Amino acid sequence: MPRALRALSLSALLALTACGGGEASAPAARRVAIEVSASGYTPSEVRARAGEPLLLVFTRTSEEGCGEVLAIPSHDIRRDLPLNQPVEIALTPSAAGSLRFTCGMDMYDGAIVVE
Ligand SMILES: [Cu+2]
Repeated sequence: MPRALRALSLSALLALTACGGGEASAPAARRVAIEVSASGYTPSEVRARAGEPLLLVFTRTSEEGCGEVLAIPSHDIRRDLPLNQPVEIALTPSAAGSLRFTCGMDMYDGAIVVE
C-alpha cells in the first residue's frame, strides 16, 4: 500500500474512533441532590425510570444521627459520607421496583422508586 494512502486510512480510522466514542450521545445522568440530616433523607423518595442513569449526590449536614454511612443494599453500595462533603453515586436502575437506601445500621429510610 502506498505510504500516502496508508496515512489517509489511518487518519480516517482516527476520525472514526473519535466519532464512535459514544460519550457525547449517551444520555446525561440526572443529578438528584439528597440531604442527610439528623432526621434522615430529604428527599426520602426519588422517582426514576428503568434505564435512566442517575447521579445521586448525598450530602450529610449534621453530626447528629447516624448518616455517616450510606448503603444501597440491592446494589452492594456502601459509602462513607463525610460531613458537608457531597458524595456522588452513579446508578442506573435496571427494572421497575423500589431500591432502598439506608444508613450503616439500617435505620434511616429512603427509596428510589423506579417505574
Ligand atoms: Cu443508623
